[in-house]
Formats: sequence, structure tokens, C-alpha cells
Amino acid sequence: MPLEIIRNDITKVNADAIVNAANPTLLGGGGVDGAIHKAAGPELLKECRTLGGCNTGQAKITKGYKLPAKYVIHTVGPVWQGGGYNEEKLLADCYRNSLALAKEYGLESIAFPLISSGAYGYPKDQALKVAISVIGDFLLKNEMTVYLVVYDKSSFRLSEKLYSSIKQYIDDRYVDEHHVKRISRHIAYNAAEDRKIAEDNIQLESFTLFESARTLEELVNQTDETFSQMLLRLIDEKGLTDAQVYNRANIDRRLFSKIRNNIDYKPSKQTVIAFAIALELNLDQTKDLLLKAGYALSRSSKFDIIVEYFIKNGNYNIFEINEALFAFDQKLLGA
Ligand code: AR6
Repeated sequence: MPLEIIRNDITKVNADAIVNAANPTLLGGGGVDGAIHKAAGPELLKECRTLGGCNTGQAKITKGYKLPAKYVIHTVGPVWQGGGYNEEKLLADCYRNSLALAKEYGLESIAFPLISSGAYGYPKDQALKVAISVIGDFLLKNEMTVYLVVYDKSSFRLSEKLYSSIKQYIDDRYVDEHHVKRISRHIAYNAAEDRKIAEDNIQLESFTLFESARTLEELVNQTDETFSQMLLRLIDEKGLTDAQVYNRANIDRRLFSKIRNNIDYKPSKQTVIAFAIALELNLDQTKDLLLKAGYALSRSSKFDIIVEYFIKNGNYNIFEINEALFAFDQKLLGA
């Protein structure tokens, strides 16, 4: 089940649990901790007093009280001290232990803030990387919807190197709309000439059709393999299981079974690309799969260029791709 990066105030998120970036006392503080206590009401602090605090990297659960979420999972992130004090492992533990607790309680959805990336000073790009990597690993083996709530988009940054590399790739390839319009006019002009030839051909063709007495129904029945059929064939050819593929694609199991059960299913473009990534298709194969659903990759879409960038670089980690799409304000893959 999927990971979604969203921009919101976590106290407003409607998930089974929201995670609090707390301190070891569990008795409230500033930042997200303060916001959660304020929105949940004083009953939350009362319950927190009974918990006896919490060590860094560990997690404890309480009810959500006045929050839309049923539970709050309190975890204590590490204070950033330059990176040489086990911070990465401790931060990863926060995500792992919170997810384990959510699983133990049978929760279906959970929302995380970017733990430690505020008052505790963990660099946001590195904090995001740890979050995505631990949540991604968890989701390959477990069914849950996980929201990563990025509160302050302006301070959200991919690692500088990745960001500028993708930016350069887009700049080299992006065809602005103006240019596209010029091209379409040119195409329209050529199309007028072509139309006449096509009309002649159609007459010839309909004659042939008539001659061979083929019905429209017969013709329709001769359509190519559909998207659903091609997807299932590729899964078999790659020796993967359905679950491996929909998990890697960040796609909900229910959506996958709809596609499996309806050979004419018309997926969104994001869904097709998510499967192409899960199946580790190369660029040509990705284009073929897109075509089955009536789509193409375009140079006038940043989304398409970013996807192309990752496929060309052989990076099929859907969560990293989504991180990049998010940074460039594009729709995300899968979920
Ligand atoms: N919703 C989502 N994210 C938020 C919200 C919100 N309402 N408010 C802040 N953030 P921080 P930490 C983001 O400082 O670094 C507290 O005093 C914020 O932009 O809340 O783990 C505790 O008691 C940042 O990216 O937590 C501890 O003493 C992220 O949440 C200490 O701060 C985490 O920022 C914990 O520090």
C-alpha cells in the first residue's frame, strides 16, 4: 500500500494515527508537538503523564482525543549534532518503531511529520531521505497507507545535487507551450494536405472492407493486447508476484485487482508509469505500456521529463521518484 507525500497541517490529517515529534518527557513542547497537544485537548497530556517518558528512537501510543486521528504515536527524534552521533540510525528507529506500533494496533493509515527536522535541527533533505527509505522498506512487506506530511514546502528541498541534475535535465528538454503551439500550427497545415490523401485512402479502404464483408464487430475484436493484458504478461515474464508489483508501484491492492479483473481498464497516466517503474521497464518498453492506455511521454510535460530522467538513470525507486516529483510540484506516482 502506498506512501503519499502531502502538504498539510498534521493535526488536520484524517488517518488512523498521526505521529508526534515529541521530546523524552512526552509532556508537550513547541512545533508539531505543541500543535498536536493544542488540537487534541488537555486529555492528551493527562494520558501522556502516565507513560513515563520515552527514549530517543522509541515510540509510545495514546488516544487521539479531539483530533480526527484515533491515535497519536509519540516518538522522540535525535537532536542533530553534525551527523556523527548515530543520528541517522536513531531517526530511522523512530519511523520503524512507530510503524511497528501502528501494525501491532492493526492500523490502516498513519501520518508522519518530518521528525527532527525542526527544533532538533536535522537537515530537511537528509531527514526526508531517511523517512522515505524506512517507510519504503516497510511498505514493500506491509499493507498500510502512509502519509508523509511536509508542512513547510518552501523549506523542502531535494538534495542540492539531485535537484540541480533534474532541473538541468528539464531545462534541456522542456518544450515551452509557445513552441508547442507553433508546432501544432505547423502540424495543422500539413494535416490539411494529408486529409485529402487520407480521404482517398479511406474510400479505398472502405471498398476493401465491403469487399471482404468484414463487420465492424470483427474489426473491433481484432484490437491489440490491452493495458491490463500487457501488464499481467509483463509481470509473468519478469517472474514477479502481483503483490511485489503493486507494492513497488505504490499502488493500492484494490486498484490492482480492478485492473486484473477488467481487461479494458483505463488507468491514469500516473498509474501506468508507476507500473513501468515497478517492472523496471526501459524507456521504449515504458512508452509501449503507455501507448496501451492511450498515453505518450511528452517533452512539454515536466512530469514526463522527470520520469524519463529516472528511467534513463536506471533509478526505479518509486519513493525517490515521488520525492523529486513533489519537489517540482508534479503529481505523484501510484497512490
Ligand atoms: N504539521 C505538520 N508538520 C509540522 C507542523 C504541523 N502542524 N508543525 C511543524 N511541523 P518540530 P523536531 C514540521 O520542531 O525537530 C518540540 O518542542 C516542522 O516544519 O516540531 O523533532 C518537541 O517537544 C518540521 O519540519 O520537531 C521537541 O522538544 C517538523 O514538523 C522538539 O520540538 C518537525 O519539527 C522536537 O523537534
